[in-house]
Amino acid sequence: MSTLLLVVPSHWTGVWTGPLAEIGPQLNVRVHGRDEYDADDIDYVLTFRPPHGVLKSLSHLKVTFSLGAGVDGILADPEYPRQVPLVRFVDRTLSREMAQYCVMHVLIHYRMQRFFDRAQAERAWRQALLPKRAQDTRVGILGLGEIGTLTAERLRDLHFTVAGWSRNRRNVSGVESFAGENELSTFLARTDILICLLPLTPDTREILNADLFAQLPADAFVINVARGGHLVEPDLMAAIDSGHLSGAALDVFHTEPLPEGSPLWSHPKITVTPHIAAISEPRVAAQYVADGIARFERGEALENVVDPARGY
Ligand code: NDP
Ligand code: OXD
Repeated sequence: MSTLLLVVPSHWTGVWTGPLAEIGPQLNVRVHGRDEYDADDIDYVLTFRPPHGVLKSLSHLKVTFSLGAGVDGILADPEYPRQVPLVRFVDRTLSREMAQYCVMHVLIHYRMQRFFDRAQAERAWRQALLPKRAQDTRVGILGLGEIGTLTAERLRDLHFTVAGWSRNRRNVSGVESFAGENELSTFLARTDILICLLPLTPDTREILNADLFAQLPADAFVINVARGGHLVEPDLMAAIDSGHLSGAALDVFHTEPLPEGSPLWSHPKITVTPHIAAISEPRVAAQYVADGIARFERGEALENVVDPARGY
């Protein structure tokens, strides 16, 4: 029988052990920090942000499964055994929820909903006009992968003018593709609403900084739904406070949970949500892991394997 080690914060344990038990009796599940286990007996790991060094000690580890789409929390461990295949969670429902989050914030901004919220609070009938048509509003998506592509398609279908930026050129119907460092400035200059859907890697860390914001047109709006490590938070606040950017919606932060004292909480032009744009559904993820293990044990190629050198 194979053994899977669950390495998650203790308050997540209950959420994951039930669905993993339902995978079937052929998988022995041990919980790091709760159960005794012999490191040599562990075949598989399911984790998100493991404590550094834990995975290195598992001498017979065959596959690591990430319970999220992003694997930065696993690769952040300098002792992570890079020869072990790392499979990330790719799920259409998760991608759809991410796209919904982005579409919601694009629409709240584009439809001036915050303005009407304030008017309602004052009982004021303010029939302001939208400044532009959707087709004249240019959305730019950093990262045109699983989630970025779906988000681009959803926004295109709402008649926004959509472009994406990725390492390689992408072919998404009705979406302009920009690729590589050389095309980043042109992409930014045509972007009224910027959405970050990049993986966090050494190349993308702190990409949302003062220099990038300066390349966006005046009044641009920023949505960061990828990782807090992409954003230099003081640079964002400075760009908004100077009047260059019109605001931001943030789901992810440099420090999570966002500290009570963070000025982001109360900034009038910033919307904060607690990393909930999409949450992996434990039942679906457990089945995904079971399918991956079965595939691996049949000798078939694993799907959605991360390239540790690339970082995603
Ligand atoms: P993918 O791996 O499918 O897509 C990544 C995209 O980023 C690709 O288009 C890739 O380019 C591009 N990219 C990577 N590095 C660079 C670079 N240096 N320059 C330009 N483009 C680059 O990822 P997903 O779409 O599945 O997920 C994206 C991220 O969303 C996750 O890594 C995670 O951090 C975040 N996330 C956040 C959640 C939340 O609740 N807030 C939930 C789920 C995910 P190319 O196509 O050329 O390879
Ligand atoms: C993920 C996340 O990467 O929830 O899936 O952040």
